[in-house]
Amino acid sequence: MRLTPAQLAAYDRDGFLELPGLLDPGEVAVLRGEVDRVSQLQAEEVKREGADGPPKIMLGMHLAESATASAAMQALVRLPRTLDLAQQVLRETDLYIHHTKCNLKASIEGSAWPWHQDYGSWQLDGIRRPDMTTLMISLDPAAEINGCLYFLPGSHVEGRHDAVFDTSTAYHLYAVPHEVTRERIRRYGPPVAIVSRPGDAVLFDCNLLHASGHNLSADDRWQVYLCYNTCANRPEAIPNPRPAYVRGTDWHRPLQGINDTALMRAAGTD
Ligand SMILES: O=C(O)CCC(=O)C(=O)O
Repeated sequence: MRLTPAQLAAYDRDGFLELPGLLDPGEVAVLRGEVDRVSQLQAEEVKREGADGPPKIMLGMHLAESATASAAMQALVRLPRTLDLAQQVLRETDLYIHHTKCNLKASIEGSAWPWHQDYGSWQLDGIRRPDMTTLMISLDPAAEINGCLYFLPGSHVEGRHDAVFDTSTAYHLYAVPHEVTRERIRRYGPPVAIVSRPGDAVLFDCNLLHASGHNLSADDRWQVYLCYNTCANRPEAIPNPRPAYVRGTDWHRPLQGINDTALMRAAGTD
């Protein structure tokens, strides 16, 4: 799928690009089935809301060797509609997956994500440059009441701000300090709510400030995130690296594109 010059310019300027209807309803149904299956597993790749709560984030589904492995997710990261997009915004052919995640944000129990830049954590994985992008795909309708994403358009241009380790929600991560966030919202705001339908997608830069709220609704809000890095930007060796399901190690095997129908074939429905 080719992006137009105007779409590329919008991504560079705003730090994100919305792509309505990227996946069709059949593909969304296959992925929903896989997310549902994996959410029943007890595995370290499945992080919950508290010790016994519903899953908040599920990692490693695109990996062949993971406890959470899913053939459909292995196909998803290589489709022309996903990989080609990442190659275009990163202006690089050889890419690998830093990680994938399915964020489930369960009805009532699904918790917020504080304002952060993904590169705040990924830089600490040993990755030297912010040559990274994420493709988020909605598997459910996302709205303000069920905790859709919020972006601060243009906030990526200043690069990474020193991050603080935030333990206020079930998934601990490096967040932007509150004072800095307030200042940037005043300067770049207002934040934009990424309201979406199942199958809609958005590409976003790893330095874009983003956050999301608690799910106050009666329905879950499932979203899939595919995080691409360039092979040339592979992480440096660091002491005590995070596990490979969150700090990918496949930089020596650039992703090869596959047929656009591969997701349905992987699911055995084609
Ligand atoms: O799924 C969400 O609501 C936010 C997730 C997020 O910001 C992240 O995974 O970095």
